[in-house]
Amino acid sequence: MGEIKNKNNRKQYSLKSDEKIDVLKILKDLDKYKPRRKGWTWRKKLPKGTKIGQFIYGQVSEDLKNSQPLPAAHYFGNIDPQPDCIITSEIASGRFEDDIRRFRMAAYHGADHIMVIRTAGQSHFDGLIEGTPEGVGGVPITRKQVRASRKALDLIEDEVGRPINFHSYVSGVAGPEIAVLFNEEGVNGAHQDPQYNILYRGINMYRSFVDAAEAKKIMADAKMLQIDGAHNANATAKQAWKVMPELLVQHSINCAFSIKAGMPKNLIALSTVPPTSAPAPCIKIDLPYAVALRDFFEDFIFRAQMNTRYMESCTREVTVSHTLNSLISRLTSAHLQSTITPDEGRNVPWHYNSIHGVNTAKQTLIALDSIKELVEIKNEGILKEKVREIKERAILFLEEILKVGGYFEAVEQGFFVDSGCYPERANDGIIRYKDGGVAAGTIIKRDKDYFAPVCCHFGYNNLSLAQEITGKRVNNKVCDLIDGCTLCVHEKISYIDELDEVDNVNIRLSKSEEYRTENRIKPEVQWAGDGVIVLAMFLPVDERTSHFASLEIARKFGLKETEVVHKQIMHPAEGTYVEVKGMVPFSIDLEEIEMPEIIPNLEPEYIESIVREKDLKVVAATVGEDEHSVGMREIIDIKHGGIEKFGFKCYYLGTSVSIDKVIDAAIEVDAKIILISTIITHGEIHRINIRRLNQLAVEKGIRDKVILIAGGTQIKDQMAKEEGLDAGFGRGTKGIDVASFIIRKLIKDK
Ligand code: Z98
Repeated sequence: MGEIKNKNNRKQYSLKSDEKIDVLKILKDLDKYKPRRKGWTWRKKLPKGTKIGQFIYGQVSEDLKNSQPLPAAHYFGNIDPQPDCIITSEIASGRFEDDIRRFRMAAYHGADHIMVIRTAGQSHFDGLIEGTPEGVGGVPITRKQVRASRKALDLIEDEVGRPINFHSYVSGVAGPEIAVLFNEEGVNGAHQDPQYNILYRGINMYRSFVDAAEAKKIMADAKMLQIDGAHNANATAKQAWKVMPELLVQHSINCAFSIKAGMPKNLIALSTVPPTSAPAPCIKIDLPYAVALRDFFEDFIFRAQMNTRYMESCTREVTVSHTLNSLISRLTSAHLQSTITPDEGRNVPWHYNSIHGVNTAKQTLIALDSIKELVEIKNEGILKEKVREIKERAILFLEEILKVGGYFEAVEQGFFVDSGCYPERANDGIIRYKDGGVAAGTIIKRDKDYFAPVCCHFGYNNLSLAQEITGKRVNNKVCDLIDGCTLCVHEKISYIDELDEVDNVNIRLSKSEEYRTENRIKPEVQWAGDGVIVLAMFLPVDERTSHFASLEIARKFGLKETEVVHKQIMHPAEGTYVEVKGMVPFSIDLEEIEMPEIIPNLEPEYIESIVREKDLKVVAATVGEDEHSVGMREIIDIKHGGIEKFGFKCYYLGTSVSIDKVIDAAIEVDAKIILISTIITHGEIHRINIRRLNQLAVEKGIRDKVILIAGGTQIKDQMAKEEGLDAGFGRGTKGIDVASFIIRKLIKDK
């Protein structure tokens, strides 16, 4: 296990990229764990013109120490350029011990903002809860969960070499309590918007704003980044693009209130979202909206959320939408690019889909590097008109709020989340009443002698009276009167481990122990050992039949708890594409798995240098009575990544070529390499031809001068060697595999 020494020369747990994170080590001594820092951290941008690999970039930040580049990176020297803006990964496994592993995977791919979704219903808890219960669609936020997550992220940021921001939500009736918890435990960012409480959680309006003032003040003290909740109107409205004017209004209410509560503009983020998706002509709508927003809220932070409103179960469709969303971010601006997993429209997000989401953002942002130097957003025509129109509608909206008597009255009249584009009204807005909602009537005016000995508190606090009574003076902070509060003196926090004897991490870990500590594995998408896999299939039947047929197929595979997660008509009569998830009822023992030795391929440049130096010639043919030409062409043709690209001179003799002809050709052109392909295996003909190749090479006296290789779907290396050849290559072979073998053999035999 990785270990580093801390200041006191004590060994500390550290992560190594080839070892799993050990949740038990994270949990050890958690009661004493103190966050390294408080507050939000941005990426370190690199200057315009920075060279990474062979390319010049204009919008990148410092490289990671350890990371997983995009799949195509191996063509470009495995570079993994990091975009200049923060990338968010939303994590929602429901179990914090599994969240932690997903944090690590996401960070390794380039996420540095880990947003932990809360369990359904947490907004309605009227206080903090403790321990580590399991959640639904997210984790219950507790001190132990937060502290363990922050501790894990501290280790992960050391592993990847970049600070990682930890984020969750300050909403609900216990908002201020959560804010204190987050401040104490070094949580770096949170959603906070009283309008969210009111509209979506049915919490009393006045209580929501009073709580928000306190929560925002506490968040500001910890220099946390705040994200607002405006995007929820888009995610909720019946016709989501019609709430664009309202979104601007919601942003402005939360921004203004946050400033009043003591937050600096550069920590107030607008949760922006492109409001539509194709088949709407979305860029024509989303781009003017994005421009209008940036015009209005110039000095604030932009958190670009991906569209969640129009997500169906097709992950391809979602990925395209999200790519277009990132295009908007690049054409306008984004300090944070949020990601939503492409499977959120079909199930609770899965590990690998979280990573796909992060990669969609990373890939698109890097692909669009410096786009604004290539194209310009037109400041005329339809864009200008639309921008102006959205702004005017928003201003009129605000004016009408004032006219009817203010925000609270407007909510009572159903102004918000109405899917008529203001000033039109569809009269389907959310209505909440001033004296209604959760926790109505719970606001208590502070008495004259009210005093709270904490350094960070919104509103009236009778410090002078407190000083008089205690006889102590406050030099710096109010909490000096009690020698520091928990925001300042971490040791004063009383840490509660677990309260529930059944629903806790220890019990869960003991159940999954064999999949974490032994050689047994199960596939998983969400939790260790959940056993879930997906079967993807095309069935030549209509949609409805495909549903039941696919479940039957999954059942025959032995899968349990099967469910169709995606169906897509290819043609109403010709067939349907279906994805079925299910649980495998078995695990496998890694010790029983046979893995062939890995012989890494040589570098292409090196292969080429040897081929050119030696002027290597290859004679190739499909032999016997065999007309299959594709396999051999794949190995040879430059177009298919074949060996020609390394400079081999290839003499391809065609199909159904006799072994005699192959040998004669090799002698004639002085080829050092003979490649034969043989697919047909009837009557062991492939073996016979392979044997004959060797025999004839011996008879003609060239065996020691040529490398003999056979290939084909049924060919095995061992079998080819048994028949006297130098190598055999089977299904899936690439040109570089063959080229690497040839060069190694030549160099060794020299
Ligand atoms: C996002 N995927 O924004 P509950 N406060 C605000 C919110 O927007 C949310 C919560 C609290 C989206 C997540 N937003 C949706 C302003 C949720 C969550 O009540 O615990 O679910 O609070 O990234």
